[in-house]
Amino acid sequence: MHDKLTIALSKGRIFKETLPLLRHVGIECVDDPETSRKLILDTNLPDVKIVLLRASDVPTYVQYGAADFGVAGKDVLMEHGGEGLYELLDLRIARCRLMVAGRPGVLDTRARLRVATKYVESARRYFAEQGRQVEIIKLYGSMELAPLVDLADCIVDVVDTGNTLRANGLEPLEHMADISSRLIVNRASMKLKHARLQQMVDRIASCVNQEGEKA
Ligand code: PRT
Ligand code: MG
Repeated sequence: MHDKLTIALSKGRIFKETLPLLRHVGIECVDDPETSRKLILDTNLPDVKIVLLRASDVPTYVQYGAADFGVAGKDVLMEHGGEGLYELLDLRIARCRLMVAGRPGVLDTRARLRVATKYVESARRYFAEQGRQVEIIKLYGSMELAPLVDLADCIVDVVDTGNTLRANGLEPLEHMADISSRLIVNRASMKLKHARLQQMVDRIASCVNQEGEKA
């Protein structure tokens, strides 16, 4: 007999890069999220389900125990704050950098910079630590547009190749943090389903370490 387990993932790169790790612990997804419209996916194990969420909702589902564990970017966790959950592993997947970006030289143009971002908390903290006055403008997507239409002087966003910035005439200006995805576990689940979760975490950790040695 096994405890029921619910895993919270987001579609796209996190889902794709988490699948091999789950396979390593004997969990195979039987539904394909690219073709299925289901939000609760079945796995080969009758007691294990995967719920598909917006990336920024993953920590919330784990915090409240609607999912026992999940995978979320460090960028998302820094905004969420981490209440009610344990961040147990750096999975070293979906890697990118949190950056300040804009047109070259723009950071020196104004006493009070206008910063457009969905990373309000991280941006506020970063500029406060530097003692720089900013006005944060909250957006939900397409941050790159904001400087082009003079909504903001610069943006705070995650950058991978830099192609999106370049295509819009922007450049990475300041590096704020290296980002990767983390395995997060609900605090109560970690107590109540300890044996099974700990075994999975250990196996995923050894898989991540093997990959790290190869790279
Ligand atoms: O897309 P949606 O609005 O639903 O949410 P999301 O963008 O948060 O989710 P998703 O699935 O796109 O990203 C999930 C996680 O992947 C993020 O929380 C990051 O931790 C991580 N990650 C890694 C990235 C990127 N690389 C990335 N390149 N998240 C987003 N991007 C976007 C970036 O915002 C920008 O628009 O890709 C664009 C930049 O890419 P380059 O290669 O052009 O620099
Ligand atoms: Mg996205």
